[in-house]
Amino acid sequence: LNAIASGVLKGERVSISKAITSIENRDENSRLLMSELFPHTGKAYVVGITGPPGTGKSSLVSELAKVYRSRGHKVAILAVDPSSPISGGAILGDRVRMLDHSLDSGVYIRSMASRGDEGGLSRAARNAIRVLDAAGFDLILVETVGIGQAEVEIVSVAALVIVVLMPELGDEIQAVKAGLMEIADIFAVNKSDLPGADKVIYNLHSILSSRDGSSQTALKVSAKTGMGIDELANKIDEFRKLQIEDYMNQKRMKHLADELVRNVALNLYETAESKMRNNPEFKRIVAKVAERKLDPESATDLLVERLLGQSSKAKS
Ligand SMILES: Nc1nc2c(ncn2[C@@H]2O[C@H](COP(=O)(O)OP(=O)(O)O)[C@@H](O)[C@H]2O)c(=O)[nH]1
Ligand SMILES: [Mg+2]
Repeated sequence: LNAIASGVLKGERVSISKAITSIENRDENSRLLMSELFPHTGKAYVVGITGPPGTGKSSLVSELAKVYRSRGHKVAILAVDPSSPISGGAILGDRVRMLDHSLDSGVYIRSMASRGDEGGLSRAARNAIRVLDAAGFDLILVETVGIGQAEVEIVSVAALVIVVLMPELGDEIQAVKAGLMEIADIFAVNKSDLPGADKVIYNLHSILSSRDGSSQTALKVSAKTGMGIDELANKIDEFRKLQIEDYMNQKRMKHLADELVRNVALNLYETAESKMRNNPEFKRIVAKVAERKLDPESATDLLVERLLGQSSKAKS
């Protein structure tokens, strides 16, 4: 067994960190690592936490971790941030919250940031979750910033999604309506120590009640005062119990299918790109398009056929 893999299985923090770094960098070791760890995964419950910046996701996740620790769980926090370039696996906010948990070996905190495309980030995040799962963390809280593709992709890793809102959200609420309404199982209205939380709850309820058979719920919390955090944890546990075996198996199959489709698409993209860039035929075709002798769509079909040996035209 790979030394890092066996360290991960023993729950050793240094090995966990090395494994996740290896996955982030997609280095030579990462594939072997994942193939060795994968059989030991599938036990953890993964909760996604997303929402607009500044709503208190990180604070809430940290408080939630405390509650679950007191209930005997081992908790890992993975912060996935497509916008911030990092080094050494930690961004500033995490250093601060790590202090809160620094004496507790039952909590592990890690940030991952994009080194380019978002597709690559979610791929790395999925595998990082598996590392944490194999290391024995039975609850994994995945925080993503609710802007862009990443928070939508959280749906395909998490068993349950919490969308964090707060009073006095301005334009962000529009973004929420656009992308986040659908993916939430639980809306947590954080900063309910401030005025205006009831109004947010009222608005959410009026949206939710207009939907048939929705199991979505909303509740007020405050990461600052601790209000509602126990109730939020209870709600998560309730959801978990309601997610009967058959349903979870179905969901897992769907998540895995989504993952494989994305991975293959990503790999094909990378292969196509490297094949094209240095190909003299590619350059000739570009020149033809520039001279208006060939249109871009026909050029695309031609390239797919010539370089990849496939027909790009949809077959009926
Ligand atoms: N009043 C109040 N402030 C909060 C609460 N939770 C977080 N904050 C503050 O909101 C700011 C953003 O919090 P953070 O957790 O970094 O938000 P994130 O960007 O969603 O991860 C920080 O200054 C927090 O101290 C809360 O429940 N009440
Ligand atoms: Mg944060």
